[in-house]
Amino acid sequence: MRAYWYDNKPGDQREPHDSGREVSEETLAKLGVFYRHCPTIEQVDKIAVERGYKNRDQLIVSPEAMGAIYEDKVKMFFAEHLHEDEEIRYIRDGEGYFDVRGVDDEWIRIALEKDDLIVLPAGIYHRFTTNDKNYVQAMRLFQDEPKWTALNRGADVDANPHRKTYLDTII
Ligand code: KMT
Ligand code: NI
Repeated sequence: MRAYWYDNKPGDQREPHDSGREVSEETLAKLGVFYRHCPTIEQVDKIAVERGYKNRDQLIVSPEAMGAIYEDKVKMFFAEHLHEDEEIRYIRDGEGYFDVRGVDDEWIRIALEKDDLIVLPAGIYHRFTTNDKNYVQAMRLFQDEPKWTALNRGADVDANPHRKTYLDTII
């Protein structure tokens, strides 16, 4: 895992967009974003039990696995959105970027690789993309039934109670 401020320069979303300014794990924790390196599935199981996660699935994001819809999927994951539930993602193979909004609404890019696990709190605006290798295998963990409605950013979602609750936790 490596986190840094996104450079906001034009170019493909899959490029690193590395400003060279690092973001610490402590800064991420203040946003409610938790990172754990989990070389064994037992460590993931433990976190799942502690946080009451009952379900999981596994997803391969690549042109080989998805075929013609790959490019559309990658664009869809990159639309800024939030969820009304906490989100856990565990990278089983390959690499990917999760971008999250910092306190001043600037993008932080979190580069994840195999065995990296991330917890994103409910209500945080974020987006996801593969990198230039176009391959990631991710486990998605669900507290209850696998329902991952993405609410794309807009005035209505800014007013969502889960968004407001989240903002109260970081100020
Ligand atoms: C999300 O919520 O943005 C996603 O689940 C992206 C795919 S997980 C690699
Ligand atoms: Ni999401």
